[in-house]
Amino acid sequence: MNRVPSKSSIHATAAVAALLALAGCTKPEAQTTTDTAAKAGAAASAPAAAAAPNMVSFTAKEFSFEGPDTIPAGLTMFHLTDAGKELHHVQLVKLEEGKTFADYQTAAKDMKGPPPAWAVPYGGVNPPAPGATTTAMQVLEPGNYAVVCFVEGPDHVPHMAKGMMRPLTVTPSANANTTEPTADVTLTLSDYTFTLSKPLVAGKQLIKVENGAAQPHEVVLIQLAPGKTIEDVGKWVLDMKGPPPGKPIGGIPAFVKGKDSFFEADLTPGEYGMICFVPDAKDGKPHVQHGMTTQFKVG
Ligand SMILES: [Cu+2]
Repeated sequence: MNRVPSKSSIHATAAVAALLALAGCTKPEAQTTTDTAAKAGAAASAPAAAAAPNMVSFTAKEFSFEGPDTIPAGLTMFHLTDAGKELHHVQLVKLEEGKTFADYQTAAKDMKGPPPAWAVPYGGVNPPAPGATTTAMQVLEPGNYAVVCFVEGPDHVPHMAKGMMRPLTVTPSANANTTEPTADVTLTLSDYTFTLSKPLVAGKQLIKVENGAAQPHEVVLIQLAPGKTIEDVGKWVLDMKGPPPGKPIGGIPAFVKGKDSFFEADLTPGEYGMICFVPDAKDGKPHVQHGMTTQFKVG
């Protein structure tokens, strides 16, 4: 890997674009620094930092994940491949107050209401269509995590109840890259809306996703089938009968305020929607039932 002059000088958009262009999920052997980054890198006091995110891959199927048990802290790009038939996501849950995965398993057994306060929704990667891959990026702090799939099949049993969860330990890393990439667009989630800093366009763009609310939210990005609406998607998930009215193309699972994440959307012209299924903090209803959807056209 090339040395990068300083953390703050990383020309993150270019670096990220280059990384996203790499086929597969292998660790890049080299990264490109731009002239701008080199010129701006005079701040000699900053430690040399790795600009590239750590690449971490999970494969999901009915009803398990394949993936690492231990990864280093810092900027991390998660790749999720669905090798199954149903939809799956990687929901990270940060286990605070010294809690372990065993504690989480115990708590999950009869989790009817909201999760315990020490189990903090921490983003991850939202579903690709079966057979496809989605990615998302965040700066991960050291600690104990659970990797969980809350997606339900037609039987309305969350996959976690079928054993779809595993522990993930994030270890401290002396040269962790904690610099967030520079996004093209910011998406703010709140009770109960999606707000884009500017419209999404055809082609690739890096989206920063922020939560402006006290409770967790998520974004599932959907490429709508011809003539279908995001409301159709909200209705379809109730019984999952007939062909799906759209195709999931990623997004960020539930996360709390302050835990910003990033994902790339590579869009072709057409109709798209965003939807949130997180259960409401007050009444437990999925946020879609509070109107947390949006639909837009990409020209
Ligand atoms: Cu929500």
